[in-house]
This record gives sequence, structure tokens and C-alpha cells, in this order.
Amino acid sequence: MINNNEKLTKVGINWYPGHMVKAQNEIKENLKLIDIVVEVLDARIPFSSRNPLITDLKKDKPEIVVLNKSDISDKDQNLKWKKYFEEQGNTCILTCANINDNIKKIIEEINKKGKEIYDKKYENKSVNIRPIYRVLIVGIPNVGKSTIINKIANRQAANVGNKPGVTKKKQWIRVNGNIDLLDTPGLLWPRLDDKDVGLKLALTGNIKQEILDVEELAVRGIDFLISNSCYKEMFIQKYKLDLSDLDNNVYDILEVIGRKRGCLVSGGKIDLEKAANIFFEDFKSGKIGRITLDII
Ligand SMILES: Nc1nc2c(ncn2[C@@H]2O[C@H](COP(=O)(O)OP(=O)(O)OP(=O)(O)O)[C@@H](O)[C@H]2O)c(=O)[nH]1
Ligand SMILES: [Mg+2]
Repeated sequence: MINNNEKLTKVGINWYPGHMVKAQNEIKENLKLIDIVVEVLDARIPFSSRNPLITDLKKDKPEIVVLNKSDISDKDQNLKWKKYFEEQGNTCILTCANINDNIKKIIEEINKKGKEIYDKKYENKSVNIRPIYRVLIVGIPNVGKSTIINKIANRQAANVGNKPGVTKKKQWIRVNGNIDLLDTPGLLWPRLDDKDVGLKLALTGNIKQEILDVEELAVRGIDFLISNSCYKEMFIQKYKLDLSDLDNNVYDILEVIGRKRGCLVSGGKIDLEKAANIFFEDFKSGKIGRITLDII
């Protein structure tokens, strides 16, 4: 069994103080411009995808926590995480942006929070201005920020793509005449206290694929699944494995998957890299099943 706290090699991310200062300054600049923060988290990794800087820097600006991709995360865990954020005093909404699920709820919350801000700002003043609520959409790369914006705007206002780093620079998008959304490039935050985080960000597809060692990633993903009683069964069924296959070490299990999927090279050997890519694609797209990596 692999110890997930072992130092990750290629999956690990190198962070330099310069990165953090730059990220911090960017967040501060963006926060100056807005009334409400919508932090989009990946419902499969609500802890690992959260940026503690946002919470610290936003001060008393209202925040909406959105748990997106809730269609491919564990149903029970979704409810537990929602409850957790609500107990922390946050508004929390579970969404599945690519099928427009619960996006209306985000719009309602923006309008509700925006109205409270404007009512407070202009109380006792007889001004007749049309309010515009300015909303910052933040989150790690590939979490679905631009998809959410397009659904709120009801048009193709922002570029979307199935890889991290699609949005390159910030962009304002006007919605329904009274909401301005600020789309931002994904920002990764190093949780240096937890070495598992790099692995989880990688397995959910939030780190650029070029920097990953896909075999290492796959065996760690397999290790996670077979160590969890709920997900073990899903994994066995997906790859039509025998229970006894799991007695092998994780590389051998990957080899079994490779054999079953026809990843052969000359001499009957298994192309482990190909097998690993198949597993990784299945995992990150939710094809193995609904899996949450940050278990609460
Ligand atoms: N399964 C699932 N996929 C989603 C959901 N929302 C978005 N996606 C997909 O996730 C991928 C990334 O979406 P984007 O909206 O480009 O993500 P982003 O956060 O703007 O990414 P960057 O601009 O790279 O920071 C796309 O392939 C979307 O179709 C969802 O709720 N469920
Ligand atoms: Mg984007």
C-alpha cells in the first residue's frame, strides 16, 4: 500500500514565495472592484480546492460558496460538505454547471446579497440609481468558473475548455442589466501543510497534464479507491476485476487493467502508460463513479 503522505515526485507542485505574493496581489486588486465573492470549488475536493487567501482578504464582503461538478462527486459527501460550509456561516450551493443545474439559485443569492448591500449603502438617502452588483468569480483552474458565467449570462460570453488554464486574463461580463461578473483565470493555492493536495488536484484534472507522471498518478488513484470500502466496489465493477486482483500491488493492478483494455506492446507486454491514461481519463471524468477525494 502506498503512503499518500510520501513526498510526491512529479505530481508535486513547486511553489515559490513569488507565486504567492503575485496571487495575493491579484486577489487584492480584484477584491477592490467588487461587492460579492463567488468562490467555485470542485465538489470532489472542497477542502483541497479552497483558497484560504480569499477568506482572509475578502474581509466583510459577502461570499457564496459554489460546489460545482456535484454530478461526479459522491452524493452523501455533497450534503455533508454543504452542511459544513453552512455551519461556517457561508451560503453554499451545489451545482452542475454544464447541465445548468442550480444556476438559478446562484443568481437569486447574488440578487439577495446585492440588494442588502445597496439598501444599506443608500439607506436614508433619496437617490434613484439602478443598482449594479459586481461579482468576482474565483476558483482553481478547470473548476467550471467560465461555464457557470455562461449559464448565468445565458450566452457564450466566456471561453470554456476541458483542461486547466483556458481563461487567460480577467474579463467583465454584464448579465441582465444588473449583475457584472468578473471571470478570472484559475488560481492554484498551495496548501503546503498537506502533501495529498497536489495528488488530489492532479486526479481531478486541475493541474496541467504536461507536468504529471501519469503512471504514478494512476497507481495513487487506484490506491485511494481500493483503500475506501465505498469506492472499492465501483472500481472492481468498472474494470471487471476479481476481488483477488486487489491482492496484488497497485502496479500489478494497473497491469491487469491494461491487459483487459488491450494495452499491449510487442512480446505481450503491457503498455502501462496507456493503461494509466485510460484510468486517469475515467477517473477525472467521473466514469468510474461518483467519487469525492476530500472525505468529510
Ligand atoms: N462533470 C461536470 N463538468 C463540468 C461542470 N462544470 C463545468 N464542467 C466542465 O469542466 C471543464 C472546465 O470548465 P471551465 O468553465 O472552462 O473551467 P474554468 O474554471 O473557467 O477553467 P480555467 O479558465 O482554466 O480556470 C469543461 O470541460 C466543462 O464542460 C459540472 O458541473 N460537471
Ligand atoms: Mg475559465
